[in-house]
Amino acid sequence: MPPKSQRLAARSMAFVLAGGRGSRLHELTNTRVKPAVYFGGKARIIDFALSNALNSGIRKIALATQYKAHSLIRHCQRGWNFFSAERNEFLDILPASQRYNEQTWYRGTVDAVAQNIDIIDSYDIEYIVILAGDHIYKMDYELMIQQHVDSGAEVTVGCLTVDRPEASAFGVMAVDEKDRITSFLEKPKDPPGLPDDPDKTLVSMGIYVFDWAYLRERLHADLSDDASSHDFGHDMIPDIVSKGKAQAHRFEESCVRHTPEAPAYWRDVGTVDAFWKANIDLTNFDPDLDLWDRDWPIWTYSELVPPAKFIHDEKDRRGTAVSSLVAGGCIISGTEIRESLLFTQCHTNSYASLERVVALPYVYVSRHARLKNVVINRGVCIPEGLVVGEDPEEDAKWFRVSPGGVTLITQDMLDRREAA
Ligand code: ADQ
Ligand code: ADP
Repeated sequence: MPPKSQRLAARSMAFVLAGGRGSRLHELTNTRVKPAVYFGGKARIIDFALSNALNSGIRKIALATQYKAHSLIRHCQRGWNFFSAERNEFLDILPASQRYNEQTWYRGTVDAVAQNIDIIDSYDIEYIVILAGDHIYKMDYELMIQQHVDSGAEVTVGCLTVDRPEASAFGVMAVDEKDRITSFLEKPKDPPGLPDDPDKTLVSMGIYVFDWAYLRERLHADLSDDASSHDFGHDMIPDIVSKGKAQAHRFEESCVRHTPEAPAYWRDVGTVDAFWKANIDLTNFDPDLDLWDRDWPIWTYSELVPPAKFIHDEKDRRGTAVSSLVAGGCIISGTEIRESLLFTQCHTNSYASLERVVALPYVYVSRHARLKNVVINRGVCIPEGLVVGEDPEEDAKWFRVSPGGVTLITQDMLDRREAA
């Protein structure tokens, strides 16, 4: 037997749950699942969990897909194909394939793992890190696995502190002085505050570390348990908390920061407002999320495109972008752009202006368009002279205006407006 690596990550796998739709992103997830939604000018949301796994030293990754998985699968096949099969490293994309019960698709997050028990067995791993594929953060999972092993817990749950009113969207937990979890409530209506800070609540990040041998037993039991809703947050985690030993792992201890003072950055970009804000925040002078950090790169698939080009038009109107991120392949011709983020291959024209705009790949902005506080879906062609962000009532007639005042524009919406 060759000596086992000292690094626990090398004896672990990451199981990434990427099947849930993300319905609060509305039309952005009409054709693609939330983890496949674009983020940060080049990447997709899934790249953060996958990059964290890779940068932590985990080389065995399985990705469970279900809802509208085509663009997610295509992205991973193109961008995440550099593993060495010879060294038993891989990203294994698992389609929902009814392996245990031909009547049902995945009945919940536990079931998504349980229906793949035989495949996971074949990976020959000791620890399994269950991840959600839909959050933006940088974290070294090795430290979480280490704590799991040191504490001897049956499960270790990643956690962070949020403002109390937000906590009802999460699994809420209480811990003792050694951070052992003493209670766990999935999405309570009125979440309790912390003992020493009533305005804050400790919540689950939806990421878990188990010994595979332990989880395997639990999954077998769950497969035939008709009373279970087959969900980690609703069933398995509260059950272990009440009968066994569950440990909390604090995100602050393993988050990857660009300076020691930088905040512990974690975002659920599950609404149009949160998605827009997290993208626009990257245009800040010193953003809380550092995409430029070469020690913890966010790996992705990137199209082969020429550099972004900024040109003066024939009347000498300047194409400029200030405090902005502009991806490769963009052509900014005589457009004034501020505090915006343009993905690959966007093309904007003269007399147009963009302010706090997130434009997904292949957006075309025609002349004289004026857009403010907007998210534009992939491939949309903004017609000449369109003004958005100045008259909320007019915007709401045709587009989706979020509670925070961000306008989401898709081609279908523009086509309906054109036909009217
Ligand atoms: P939610 O995020 O509400 O709460 P859920 O909708 O089950 O939980 O999604 C968890 C992850 O699993 C997501 O990445 C989703 O895409 C994926 N997923 C959902 N159904 C799936 C399926 N059938 N197949 C494959 N993947 C699927 C959870 C926990 C809370 C915790 C929050 C943190 O239950 O306790 O606080 O995450 O965001
Ligand atoms: P991505 O999320 O990769 O940007 P798109 O938004 O282009 O992908 O498309 C998302 C999904 O919808 C993909 O599965 C794609 O194949 C499918 N799709 C997009 N446009 C069409 C179309 N006109 N007809 C059929 N399927 C489409």
